[in-house]
Amino acid sequence: MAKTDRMKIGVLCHPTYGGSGVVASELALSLAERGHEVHLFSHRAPPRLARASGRVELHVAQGVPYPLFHATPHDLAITSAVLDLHESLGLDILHAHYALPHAVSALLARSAAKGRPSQRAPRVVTTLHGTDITLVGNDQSYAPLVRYTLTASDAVTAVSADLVQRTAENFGPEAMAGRIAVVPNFVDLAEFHPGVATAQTGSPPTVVHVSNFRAVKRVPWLVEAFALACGPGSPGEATDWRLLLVGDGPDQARSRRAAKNCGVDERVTFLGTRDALPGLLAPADVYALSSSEESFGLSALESMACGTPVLACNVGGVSEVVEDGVSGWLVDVDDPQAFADGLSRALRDRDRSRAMGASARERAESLFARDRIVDQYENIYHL
Ligand code: GMT
Repeated sequence: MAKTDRMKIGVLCHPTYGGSGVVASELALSLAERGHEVHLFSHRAPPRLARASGRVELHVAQGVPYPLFHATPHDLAITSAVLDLHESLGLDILHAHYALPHAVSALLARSAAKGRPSQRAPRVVTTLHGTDITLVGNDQSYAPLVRYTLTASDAVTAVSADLVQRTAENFGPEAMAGRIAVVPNFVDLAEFHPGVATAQTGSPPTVVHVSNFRAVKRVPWLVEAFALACGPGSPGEATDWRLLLVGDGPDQARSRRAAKNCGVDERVTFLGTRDALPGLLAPADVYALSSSEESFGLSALESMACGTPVLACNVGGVSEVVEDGVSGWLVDVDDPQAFADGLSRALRDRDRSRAMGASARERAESLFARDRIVDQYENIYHL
């Protein structure tokens, strides 16, 4: 197929508020803008796609509940929907985001399509996002199937070099076949930009964090580190520093309790889930990424694009995104005092933080611009 040909592309993803759901939605929208026919399959509408006007056809496949099923198998419903569309349209590519269950669904659809000689079967591209390799996918209950998706996909990508390395460690060289390409996360630099910060000038020094409040994000840990920086009896007690928490999820109640127990509840605001992220990220002095695992850290990149430097725990692929001492600061994952000191430094010296924010924006522009990364995916589709 020539590079200029219009392809029919099926994208399979989780409908997450952040992470892989955003990457898959933004990629689908960009491919549609480039003239490809794009169909996105999920068991709910991914929020980033739902709020966009781009010409991506959304297929919500949930399946029907049945008394014999412990849980409704939406992965089978997605496979069925993909197969149905392939039979009527002839899809060229199935791009599965997150090995479980989407790579399995895509491979099953490809295998079923191979049984029909009248049509060419679609090629399967699998993108590994993180915990599909480092946590859940590495559990023995799923590992053999994840290993199969690595070898059976026509192409595999991972969002950081660290994730490629972790894949080799967890699944062995035979699962790698020497062909996992690093294709990092990307950001729309026109949407995420520093300009939106001006309205907030004169506001108190602020730390911002956005996540789904899963355990791996360690939001209660972040609240405790913030309290070490400016809670009762701390060096920053007399300051007006603030912590803005955006998003929702299992650890929200624990995080609220931590704020109360540490005496910083007046300083911490829980905004809940929001779509207008640039307007929340750009005015902040520092973005806090407290995760214990992070294959890339898309929210950190979106902050950097907004001109906000990042203080992060140095785990996974984070150092491929944030350059320590240039676009932010990296500290040891087990050192809450070092994290608290990092927050204090960023909030006290706002001029320095602004300068680092400018470097962060430059890094986002030079390495992680949307078109550059969408080109990489398009090239992989053509291989
Ligand atoms: O792997 C996950 O935990 C889920 C995934 C998601 O869907 O939110 O997040 C991962 O994918 C993002 C997009 O590629 C990366 O930016 C995140 O770093 C990664 N999360 C983790 O590794 C914890």
